[in-house]
This record gives sequence, C-alpha cells and structure tokens, in this order.
Amino acid sequence: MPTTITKPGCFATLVTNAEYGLGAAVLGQCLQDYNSKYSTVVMVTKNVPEATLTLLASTWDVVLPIPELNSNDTASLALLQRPELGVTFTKLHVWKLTEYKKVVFLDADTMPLCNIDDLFLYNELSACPDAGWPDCFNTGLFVLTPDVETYDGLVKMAADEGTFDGGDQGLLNSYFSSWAHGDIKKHIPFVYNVNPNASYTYLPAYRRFSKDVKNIHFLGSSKPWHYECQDGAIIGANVSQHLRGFLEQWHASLNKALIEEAAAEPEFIQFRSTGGSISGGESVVSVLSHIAGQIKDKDTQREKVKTGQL
Ligand SMILES: [Mn+2]
Repeated sequence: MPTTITKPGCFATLVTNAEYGLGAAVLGQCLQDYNSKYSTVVMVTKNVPEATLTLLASTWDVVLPIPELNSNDTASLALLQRPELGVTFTKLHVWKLTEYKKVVFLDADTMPLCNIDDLFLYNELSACPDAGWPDCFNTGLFVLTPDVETYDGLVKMAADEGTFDGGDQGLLNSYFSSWAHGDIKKHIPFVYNVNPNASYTYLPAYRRFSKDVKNIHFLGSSKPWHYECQDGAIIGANVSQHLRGFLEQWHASLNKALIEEAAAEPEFIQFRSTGGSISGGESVVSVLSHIAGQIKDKDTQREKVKTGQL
C-alpha cells in the first residue's frame, strides 16, 4: 500500500489577475524574509499572465494552477448557474490542498510584518474578528484543515443559499457559524489582520496597540499597487501617516522581489546592460514599470485573443 505523505502545513493565497500577483509577490517575499519554516503555495487561475507567474515562482515554493470552475462534480455544476460566485468558489479550492495537514490562508492584499508561523497553533476554523462587524470573522486570514468533504459542503451551501455579502466572507461565516459564540481559542487576535485604511473609531487603542501589529490587510478598493512610489516615498498628499509607512514598506518588498526576479531573467540582464542599474531607487522604478508594462501588454493581448480582435 502506498504511504500517503502528509506535510505539516503551508501558507496559501489566491491570484486571479496581474495586480493581485504583485500583492502575492510581496506576501511571498515577506514570508521568506521572516524565515517561515512552512511551505508556501500560491493558487493561480488561467487569466494570470506569464510575467506574473515568473515573478510568483521566485517568491513562492509552489505555483499551483487551479480551474476557476470544476464541472466534474454535481455541486460545482449547480454553482455554474451562479456565475457571480466564481471567485468565491475559486478560493474554496484551498480545502483541496489535502497533502497538507493545515493551511493558513492569507489574501494577496496582506503583508506580514514579522514571522507569523505561530498561526499554525490554531485549528479550523480560526480567524480574526472583522472590524466592521466583530461577530463575523474576516476572511483575509484564516486557518483551515484541507478536506474534500468540507469543500463539497461549502460548494453545496454556496449553490443552495448563495452568500449574504456576495463574497467568500459571507459564505464562510454562514458555514462556520459557531465561530462567533463557540470556542474562544478560534478567535485569532486582531493584530494578525489589521486594516491600515480604516479611519479608526477607537484611535486610543490604535495608538496603544499599533506597535504590536503582525499582519497588515489592505482592505477596500484602494490597494498598495495603486500608489506610485519614488525613491522609497509614496507620491500623493492624501495619505495618512501610518498608512504611508505601510505602503512604503509594501513597495520596498515589491522592489526586492523584482530585483531578485530581474537578476534571474536574461531579458532584465539585457535591460541592465543597456544602461539601467538595478541597485538605485530611480532605476528600480524603471524595472517595475518595465515589468508592469509587460504585464499590461500581455493582458491586452490576452483580452484581444478572447474577444477575437487578434
Ligand atoms: Mn483582502
């Protein structure tokens, strides 16, 4: 009988486009920088461009292509009738990573500020309270046990009942509904999932505890990749001081990931030989815009292929 090798655990995230790819590159880079002893798995869908996959391969242990919808099982077929749930459904794939005993899922718009391996001490389903409605957990970070039965149960619930907020957070809170008033050991401290965009209603607590923050979650529509950063400084006046610091840290990690990537890719070596140096601030911005341009070109190309323009 073959032995099933079960690995202790992994950090996982999901990337469905080039922008979130930049976010995941930073997340993977931070996990590496803080010497996580766990494997890292980035799940990618078919829309993710080549340049992004290359960048992710240098910052994550495993780049795992997953289907957006799996038409091989009945529960999934029911979901096909509800295309608005596509991305939600895709995130559920994390329950299929059954070669791992435990997974810590992190959104691609999160940024650890230190080693967060202690999250593996928690059991399914552990998460932090949502700042908007603390009786719900926020699904930007959660601890789970991969299991196909749970996956099927989640898919069935999504197909039968939908999700009350249109996303994965509503669905997961309905499925793991005992979280709010059940085992307090499944409540992860808020410092593991802090939104720096929030204009805090409890500012004294922010002042008192913000130095203990372990993981930043850039919630909402404005993401770190929407800000321009030059010579290590965020351009733009309407950014609060604490958000500015985290954004600059995010861009510094992205530059680090891009420099390592540039060093490994012949086309970037060519870029260097044409006069660009990748050690200084300004030139790092050039490398970034070079890669961003390449990502955009490939996306446009792909869009044209899809719509038959090319
Ligand atoms: Mn998020």
